[in-house]
Amino acid sequence: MFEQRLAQTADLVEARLADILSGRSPALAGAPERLLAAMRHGALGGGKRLRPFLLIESAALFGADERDVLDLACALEAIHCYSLVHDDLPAMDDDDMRRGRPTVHRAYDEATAILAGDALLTLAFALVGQPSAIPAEARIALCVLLAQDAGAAGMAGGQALDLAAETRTLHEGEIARMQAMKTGALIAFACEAGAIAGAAKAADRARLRRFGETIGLAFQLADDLLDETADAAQLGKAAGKDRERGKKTLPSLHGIAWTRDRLAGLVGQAEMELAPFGERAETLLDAARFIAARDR
Ligand code: GRG
Repeated sequence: MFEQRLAQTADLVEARLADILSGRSPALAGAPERLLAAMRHGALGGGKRLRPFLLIESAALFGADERDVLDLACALEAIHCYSLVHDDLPAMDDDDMRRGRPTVHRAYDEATAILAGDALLTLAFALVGQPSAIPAEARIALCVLLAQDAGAAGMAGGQALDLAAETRTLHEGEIARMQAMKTGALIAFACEAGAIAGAAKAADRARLRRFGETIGLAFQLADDLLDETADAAQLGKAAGKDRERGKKTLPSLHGIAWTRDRLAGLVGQAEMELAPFGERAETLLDAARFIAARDR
């Protein structure tokens, strides 16, 4: 049931992103076709679309219609896709495959992949700022928050800390901080942005932020657990490489049983955070459980 709902949202996001990246949208009018094609390669045809799902469901908690927040959700996914395109580059993880297809720099070339990532990142801010059903003041707040969560104080900063871990073993607190920034910040943004778009009161917005941070931690922990339990060669993904490079993760430090306990604790914390919303929060809580138990 939950997975069906996630898949439905993924289809919706895929269709809207395809429309936007066709080049017909004002933000991309006149863009070079090869660059657009590389952007489409990086953004379409795969991905769970978990961040857009969290945003749409967080907004729905406050009565917002999914059609009114779809472009905002696509903006967030565009940033996520840019981060994957850049993360795959030779200067970073140097990956050949992503979502079962050649990475953008493999399918095109390195310079085009850098530009496609840049263009997906900048497109996101056009999508957030453009006139929409979301009031202008909220759109400004969303632009600022997105810049914080995607930038040096968020995802890009977390990636910088992760790169530093190539030459120095991080201690546990540093690993947690790096992960909260690298993967947690965009997930926390998804939930807080939904609350902003749904015109939630400040206390509820803060609650959604805390929920997002909690499931962001669970997301990363589940990802690391997958790497700890799966065959890295079979897995063929970035974190598998991390294991090859001897990078420490919380599951590698504490073991599988500790990690499963911690994941259950995080789900409990997420449930407590959303308890005031009662049954209305059930889909978001299903998402938290899905994230903690995920196998892909
Ligand atoms: C290059 C600025 C910059 C940042 C890169 C997110 C990231 C930062 C790197 C990705 C490396 C990685 C595989 C991290 C593990 C967690 C993660 C983000 C997995 C991919 O996200 P999913 O599972 O992927 O949501 P799909 O394909 O479903 O969208």
